[in-house]
Amino acid sequence: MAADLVIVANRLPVDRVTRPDGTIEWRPSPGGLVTAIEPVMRANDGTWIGWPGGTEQDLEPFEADGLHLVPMSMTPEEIEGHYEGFSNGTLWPLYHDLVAKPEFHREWWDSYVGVNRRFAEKASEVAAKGATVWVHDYQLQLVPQMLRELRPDLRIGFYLHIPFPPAELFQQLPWRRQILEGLLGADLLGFQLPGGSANFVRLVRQRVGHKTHRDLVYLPDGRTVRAAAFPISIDAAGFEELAQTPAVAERATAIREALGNPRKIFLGIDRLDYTKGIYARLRAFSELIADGHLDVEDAVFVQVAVPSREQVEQYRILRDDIDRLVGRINGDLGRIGRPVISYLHSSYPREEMAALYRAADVMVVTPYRDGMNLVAKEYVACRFENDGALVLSEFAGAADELRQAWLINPYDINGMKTALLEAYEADDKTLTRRMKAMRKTISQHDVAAWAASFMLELGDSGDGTHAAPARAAKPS
Ligand code: GDG
Repeated sequence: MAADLVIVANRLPVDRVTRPDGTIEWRPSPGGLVTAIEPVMRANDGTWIGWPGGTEQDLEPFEADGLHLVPMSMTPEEIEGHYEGFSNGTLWPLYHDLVAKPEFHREWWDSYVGVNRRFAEKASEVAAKGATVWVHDYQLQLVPQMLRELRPDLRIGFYLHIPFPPAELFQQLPWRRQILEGLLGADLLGFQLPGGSANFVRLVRQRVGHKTHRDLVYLPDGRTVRAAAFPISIDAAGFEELAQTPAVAERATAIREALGNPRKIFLGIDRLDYTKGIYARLRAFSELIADGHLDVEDAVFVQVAVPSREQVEQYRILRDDIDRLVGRINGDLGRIGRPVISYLHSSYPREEMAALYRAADVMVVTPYRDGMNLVAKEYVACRFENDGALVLSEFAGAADELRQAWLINPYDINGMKTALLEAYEADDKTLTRRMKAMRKTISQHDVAAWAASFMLELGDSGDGTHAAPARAAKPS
């Protein structure tokens, strides 16, 4: 059946689980993007196109939890060239301020083009006449243009979840023009922050030569493309509800006890990624212990590092570096039953995440560059008693909204130490004032509002020749 709304993303919103009897089951994966888009999908009977992970070929469309899903298969060569290569070895570091050195390989680019073409072809097959197609993220930047060529009747939106870099960095890319033109196939381009959309418009003017005015790009064929900021958010009410359940409360108490009931718990939760600044943050904390500003009887740092992109060389190196650092810190500064850092290289169910957020007194989020950072917002949503402190990098998109956090420069270890100590010592009145303000922001700008505003704007954009736009789901 042709769909009036099609979501195109690198991954499908489900995980493949093999039951004990060997049969396969698909379970919805609880990531932020699914939560955000699910209501819009349901309101429009939408279809989601994406890769389910793995290398299985000839996959058939299926339904999971009432969602229509169209799996895209990937060959081992495509995983290496498109996913691990061009997406995560070239674009990811380039778009994150060159925190690591991007590699440019022509065969990776060819693979990127090929996979983008297959996704575009699939979208053109499943989209109904005049349908809305919403393409997501840096792995699929060529899809908007390829899809428009196949299906000029469609209304096409694109959202970038990671930062869009300044021209000075972007123009290193040998295929910069193709990427800009690929994106310009959309009617509406969404970025996390106004800085990202401004970078894009400036590059289009300089590199492609199109006329622009503020957030609009005027194409020679008469089309207008809008590039604007739509800061993503979380299901704030859902997280708060989960944090308030007796099971999560009990688990939070058990976590504190297992850690020896220290006065304060510091917490970091990140994908194990070099953009997240895990190494410098652990160093800063360990120096506070070594300097005698904090004592291991009073404070512990829990770091959850979720395994990520383990086939990519730089991620393996990072893992070894952090393993070594944690070992050294605990070896030098820990006591029996009192490690300085409680390090967990694993992923956890949502309930455990909520229990950790509840147990933590100081949440530490210190990326060198981050599109938004949902962990920071999730922590705030879980602090329904208006307590707890957030230490947040200025270079996370979330810092634009969460102004009452202890904002830090992640490159400045001494500055980070000062902020960690201030957050540790802050009195209840200060904590309440700051947390209340941040909670207000999060509850007013939740993920349903984000998706609804993008869909509404997409409905209004384009040249007006489309059929009725897809319905936005009601904001909660
Ligand atoms: C990209 C951009 C942007 C993490 N560990 C577990 C788990 N998580 C969940 C968190 C959070 C999400 O994953 C991570 O989101 P972040 O925003 O922190 O970071 P990225 O993965 O880098 O996401 C980022 C985001 O896209 C959205 O646009 O904010 O800037 O880089 O929701 O809770 N969830 C579960 N178990 C875990 O172990 N269940």
